[in-house]
Amino acid sequence: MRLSRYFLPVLKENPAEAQIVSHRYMLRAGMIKQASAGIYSWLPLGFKVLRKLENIVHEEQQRAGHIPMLMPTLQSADLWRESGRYEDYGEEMLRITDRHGRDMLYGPTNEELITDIFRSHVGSYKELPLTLYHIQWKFRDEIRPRFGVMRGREFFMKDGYNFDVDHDSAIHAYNRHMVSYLRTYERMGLQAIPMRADSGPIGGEDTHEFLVLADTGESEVFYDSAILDLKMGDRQVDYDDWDQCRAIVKEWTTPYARTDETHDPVLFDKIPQERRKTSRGIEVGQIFYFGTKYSEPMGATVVNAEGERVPVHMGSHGIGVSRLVGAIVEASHDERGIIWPEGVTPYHAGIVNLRQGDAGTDKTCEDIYGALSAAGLEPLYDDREERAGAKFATMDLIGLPWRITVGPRGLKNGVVELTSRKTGESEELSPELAVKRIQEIYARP
Ligand code: P5A
Repeated sequence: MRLSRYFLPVLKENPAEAQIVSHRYMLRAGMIKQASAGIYSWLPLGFKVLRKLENIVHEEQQRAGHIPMLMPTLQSADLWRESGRYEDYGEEMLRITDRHGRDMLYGPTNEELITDIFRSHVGSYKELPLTLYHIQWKFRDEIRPRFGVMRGREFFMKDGYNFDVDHDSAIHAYNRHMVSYLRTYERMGLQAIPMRADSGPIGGEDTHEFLVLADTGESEVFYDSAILDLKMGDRQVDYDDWDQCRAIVKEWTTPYARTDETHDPVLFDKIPQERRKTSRGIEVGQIFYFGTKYSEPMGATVVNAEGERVPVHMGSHGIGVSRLVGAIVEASHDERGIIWPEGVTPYHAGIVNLRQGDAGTDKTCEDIYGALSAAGLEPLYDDREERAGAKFATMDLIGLPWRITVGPRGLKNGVVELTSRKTGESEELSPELAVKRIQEIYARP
């Protein structure tokens, strides 16, 4: 993409309404614009990051054997009356009446809708296990939407639903989700800690939230710092292997880690003092096992191997995809702007032409742009007639991990400059080598 042809409405001033850094930088970098309280338009740069996160979620879900689909945003109230949640859900549910006077709602979550799909089409244990998911907009009429996309009213969520014949296989589904979520967050450059939590309006007893540590997080968390040493890394996971998934879950759930809702001071005090940590955290996902909470009242049953008709065992699993964009910025920024992890960056590298209109710098920039594009990478070329300072400030603000700077002085010696956004370190090398280096960086697993 050439900046002269892009739409990147960066703001020079700090917007007064933004209280936390991610909200401030997302507005200033031209990623989002508020449409109304807690509702945002995703401008091209923000949309690109959102799509990258969505793709990672899709890839990791399908790696775990989960099946993508798409359900609507608007739902009929009747299904929610069947489960008993229509009244229970309270003011967070946006209720709508259509022209025929029918009660509708903008879905805050989809347990009822998916259970209805299941009961219409599945009747035997032979069709199980089954996990269906989608990534779709949700609406919760939060009393206090704030912090930009972190606590929105309209937000983008991956929600998945497992259907299993009995408790044990549903627990495997729970474990499988935990493992796949750990991989998903790691690919996004985040450390998200699973913590025992409270199930709220979704229900059930087994539930973990995934929290990214950040001072601006809305949850208070208590944990054993030993958990920070755990990594999924590049270990091979067989998602059908119950024992392997259980062992990984055990590894991550053995060190103490809880939100304030489930915190147990007695257990916490048993951790060696130097490892006992209290902090704030951003909830970027939550998984639930709730058994037959929805299947029983809604009559979602299967015939088991013994020939008995039994309610299906279910769980649901959510990732806050739009919230994650903000969470990544909270976890990765400095005083000049965002620092995107390589796995989620909207563009792989920025190209800064220090003297636009100079035949030599223009040609070298075009060559680098062409070579990176041909290698399947997406460069963002700042080809505007702007001062060098302004170009650097924009690149720093939008946070691409790598910048190639092309100026007449360097070109005299046949070199350009390759700079890491994270460390600020620069290296002079030939344009060809700079391209090769970027290719190598993104070829890493
Ligand atoms: C699990 C999937 C559920 O709704 N039903 C389907 C279950 N879980 S949850 O914890 O309530 O939400 C899942 C994740 O969505 C994100 N989230 C939000 N993001 C932005 N703004 C909001 N107002 C908001 N509410 C929830 C969180 O990341 C949460 O973990």
